[in-house]
Amino acid sequence: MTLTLASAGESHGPALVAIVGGLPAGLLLDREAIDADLRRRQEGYGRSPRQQIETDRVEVLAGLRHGRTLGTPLALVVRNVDHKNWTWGMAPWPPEGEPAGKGVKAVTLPRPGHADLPGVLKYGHDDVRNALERASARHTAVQVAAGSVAKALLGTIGIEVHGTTVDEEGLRRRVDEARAARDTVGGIVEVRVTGVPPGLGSYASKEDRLDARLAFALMGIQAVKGVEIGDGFAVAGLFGSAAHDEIRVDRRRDTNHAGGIEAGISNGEEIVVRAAMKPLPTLMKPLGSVDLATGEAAQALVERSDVAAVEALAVVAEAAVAWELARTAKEKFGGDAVGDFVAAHRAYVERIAWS
Ligand code: EPS
Repeated sequence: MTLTLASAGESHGPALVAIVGGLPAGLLLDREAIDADLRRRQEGYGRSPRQQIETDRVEVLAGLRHGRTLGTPLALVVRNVDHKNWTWGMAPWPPEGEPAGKGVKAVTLPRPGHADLPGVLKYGHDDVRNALERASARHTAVQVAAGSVAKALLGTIGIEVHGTTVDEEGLRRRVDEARAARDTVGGIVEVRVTGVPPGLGSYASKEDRLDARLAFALMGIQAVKGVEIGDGFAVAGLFGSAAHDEIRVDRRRDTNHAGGIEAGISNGEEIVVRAAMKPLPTLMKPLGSVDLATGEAAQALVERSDVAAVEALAVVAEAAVAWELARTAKEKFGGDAVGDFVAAHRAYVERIAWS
């Protein structure tokens, strides 16, 4: 059975929810490790004041007993503490009493770059809030929780996933500059995966290609506009002799231009992927837009937001890559009990004599 992930939740609704299916039974989860990843996602230079309101923690409602998975759907919840300020505005049922708190007034000033305009057009909403709430990167909190579970599964077969920002110091300088100019910035993050044996993914169909799957997972994260595997766009400018990684007699490589993936299959080298994040669309000095209520030219919505969330993206991208690799590994090694999964991995690496 493959791993499945379904999620729900609005940024200022009561909670974010994820249901993870297909986990083997007996996998040991560490609440502290999941909460530590949630904390890492909240940190970072240039984050919104929202992060001072929230202390994200995972709650488990099903699928776990005394810290071990039951082989049944795992239900994860991350509550939105800020919901207390939106109880009328984001009430799931028609609210009682006088309108109060945030989210009472309809938003009609779409921000260029956000879900606001395409979202209201597509779904027929009058209030931009109905589009932006689900589109918000707040949703990535519960995806990080699921990614943390995926890392626990990968850990049983010695695979480790680590996300970082590229050019941290330059990023901080750009955040300071942007904040002073009431602007925002994006950036680049990198995820590296160690311990992956050759043979995850396949060239059999495009859906099976590990590089395609990782690109899909990363492009599915809010604000990501580009993905590259290994040397990515740079290989287009190289000669073939400089772009490929020669094979030694022990089947290892001295270089890793391919980023650990050839023909959609892991080749045993470190997997290296990068994602480029656009500058966030909520600007304190807003761009030109239209007031959807009047049809007149207007300035876009200004509301509390981040100057940058690149350091958060490093954690979210790590979770997304971990999730996709765990899914690929589960497809290859199977197992209803975690011991079956580990034994199948061991038998496989023995067959290919890989250490
Ligand atoms: C986010 C929470 C949000 C934003 C951000 C991501 O909180 P709020 O909107 O209440 O300030 O900080 O969302 C966006 C950048 C966006 O464009 O939607 C989080 O927890 O990551």
